[in-house]
Amino acid sequence: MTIDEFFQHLWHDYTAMTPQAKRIHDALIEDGETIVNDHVAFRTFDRGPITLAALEPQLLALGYTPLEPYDFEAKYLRAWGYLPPQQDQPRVFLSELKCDELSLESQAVIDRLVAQIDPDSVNTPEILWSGRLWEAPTFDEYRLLMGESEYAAWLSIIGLRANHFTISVNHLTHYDTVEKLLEKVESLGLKINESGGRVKGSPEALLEQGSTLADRQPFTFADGQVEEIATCYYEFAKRYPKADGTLFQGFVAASADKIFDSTKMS
Ligand code: OOG
Ligand code: NI
Repeated sequence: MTIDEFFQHLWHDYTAMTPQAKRIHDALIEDGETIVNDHVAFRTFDRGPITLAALEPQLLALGYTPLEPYDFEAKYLRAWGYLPPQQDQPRVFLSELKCDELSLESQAVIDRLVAQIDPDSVNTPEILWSGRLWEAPTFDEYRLLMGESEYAAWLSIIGLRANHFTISVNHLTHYDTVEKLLEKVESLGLKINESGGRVKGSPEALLEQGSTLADRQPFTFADGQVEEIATCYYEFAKRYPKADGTLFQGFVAASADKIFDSTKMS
């Protein structure tokens, strides 16, 4: 599979869950913009066959190179950034939940979910847009996870897929700041993630980021209960040159910590 094919599948799956992304994308195309993706992100559990280490070979097979690790102690997460084989292809941010940090009850729920995954499915690129690889949890299980980790609860119902694409502000012509793009997004009637401020990071940090609040849709839990849940969101990023003149390629942990909140329900 080529990188272009990989991202076509990923985009198709993502926009089916995230109609706001298609709206924003199409509105910018109407403005005459060309959209370049700065990065996409995936979430996973550090349990069962879908750990970060087990998924990474799919990225390496596409030509990705590991850049550096990040740690989010308070959210019980660790992550890696990956660089694409060619410029103007999306970077990848892959995070995983440190399940040991949760209660034994929550760990048992997660273990029950990941035990349902066919280990062979992890050896194909499709694993990265396969969605929920287990039966829906009950609403009580979801609420148990939510009480300890919003990320765990989200992952238990959404599964493996791009949780956001990111528009590269550097490649736009009518919007030269993240804030201007956020205002355009709001003009479409969409909401912005204001956790940590509208624009996270700074020119000094070499990266500025903003994002929408995730779309919502009804979800049917195992016990038949239907509740509104958060799906996926869209991000906007502007990169600045380092002292050597080349563009900063990494992620900024303090900003990422707030971007995670884009799937929070309240
Ligand atoms: C990823 C949040 C971090 C970034 O660009 O720093 C991030 C997530 O929500 O899974 O996307
Ligand atoms: Ni991101």
